[in-house]
Amino acid sequence: MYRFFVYICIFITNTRKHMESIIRQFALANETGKPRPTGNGLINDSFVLPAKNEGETSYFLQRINHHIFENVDGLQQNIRKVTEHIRQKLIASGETDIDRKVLRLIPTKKGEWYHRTPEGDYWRVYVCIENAVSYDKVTPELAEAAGEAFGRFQRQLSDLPFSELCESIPNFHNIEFRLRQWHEAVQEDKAGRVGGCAELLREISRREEEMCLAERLFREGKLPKRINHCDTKVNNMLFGTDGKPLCIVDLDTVMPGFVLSDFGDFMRTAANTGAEDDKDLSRIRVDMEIFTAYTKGYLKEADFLTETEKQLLPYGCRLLSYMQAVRFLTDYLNGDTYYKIQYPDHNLVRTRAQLRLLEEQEKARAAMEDVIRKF
Ligand code: GN1
Ligand code: MG
Repeated sequence: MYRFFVYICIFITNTRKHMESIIRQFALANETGKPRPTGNGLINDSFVLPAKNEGETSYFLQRINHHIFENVDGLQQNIRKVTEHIRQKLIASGETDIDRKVLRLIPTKKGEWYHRTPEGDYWRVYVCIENAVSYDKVTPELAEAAGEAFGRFQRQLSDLPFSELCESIPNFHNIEFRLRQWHEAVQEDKAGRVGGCAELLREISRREEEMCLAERLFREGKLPKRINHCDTKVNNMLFGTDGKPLCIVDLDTVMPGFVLSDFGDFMRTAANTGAEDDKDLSRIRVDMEIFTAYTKGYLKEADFLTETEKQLLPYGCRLLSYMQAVRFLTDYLNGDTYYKIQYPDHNLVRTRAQLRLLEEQEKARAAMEDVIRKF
C-alpha cells in the first residue's frame, strides 16, 4: 500500500515537471501558475495557465491530438494565417481590444508555432481570453449574434485565397469520403457491432445519393468552396460578459469547404431542442426560433453568397446532421477509437440522436426555406 502511494507521488511529480518543461519552451510575457485542465472538447487536451500576478497575461495551453491532425505543421500554419488575416482586418477597421477579438498564437522561444516533445506530443499556446463565456445552449438573441459572428468570420476570410490553406484533416466535411469510411467499417465489423444496428444502417443507406448533392454540384462547377470554420458549434464562440460576441475559437478545422456546412453545423448543435447525445429522442426537434435568429444574423453579414449557396442552406442543416450520424456510427462500428466516450454505447446514442434530428429537419424543410426567402 505504502509503495503504491510512493509510486503515485512520483507519477504526479514527474507529470508536473514534464508540464513545466513544456511551458518553458514558449515565449510567454510573464510567469504563470499551476496549469488548470479546462474545456469539454472531444479532441484536444486543454489547460489554462493563470497569470502569477494580477494584471498580467494568462495563457491557454493545448496538446494537439496529432492522431487526428496528422499534419500539425500545416494545421498551425493555417491557424497563423487565418488569425493574422483577421487581425489585419480588425486593425484596418480601427477595432480596439484586438487580442479578445481574434486568437493570438504564442511562438516558442525558437520561433516555432508549436512545440514537439521528445515523446512526440505536440503542444501550442494561445493568449487566454479572460472574462469571456461560451454557451452550450443559446437564446434567440445569442443565436442572432452568433450568426453575425460566423458570417463576419467567413467574410473577413473571403479574400484570403484558400489555396494558401491545407486541409488540416483531409476530406473532413466530404460526405462521399465519410460514407466510404462508413462502408468500410460495416464491411470489416471490427467490434462485432453491425448486427445490432440494422435499422440505423438502413436509415443511412437510403439517403446516400441525396446527401452527396453538394459534392456533385461542386464537380459541375455550380457550388464554390470557401474558407470555412468546419466546427461552428455555439461552444466554439466566446461572448463578453455583456453578451456580445468576442471571438471565434477552435480553429483546428478552418479549411476550404462549402458555406452550407458551416451553417448546417451551427444549426445541428444550436437549433436542436435536445442534446447532441440525447437518450430521450422525444426531446429532439428543430428550434425554429433559433433557426430564424441565426439565419437573420448570418445573412446580414454574408453578402458574398451566390443564389445556389443561399438556396442550399436548409439542405446544409440536413447534410451536417446526417454526416455527424455517419461519423458517430462509423466510430461505434470501429470500436470507439475516435470520439471520447463517457459510457460504452455513447456513440450509438449519439447516432440515434443525430438521425432523429435529421428526420425533424426533413419535416421542417418548407418552414426553413420560407425563412431563407424572408431574409
Ligand atoms: C468534434 O472536439 P469538438 O467537440 O470540438 C469534431 C467535430 C464534431 C464534434 C461532435 C476534429 O469537435 O467535427 O462535429 O466533435 N471535431 C473533429 O461533437 O473531428
Ligand atoms: Mg470544440
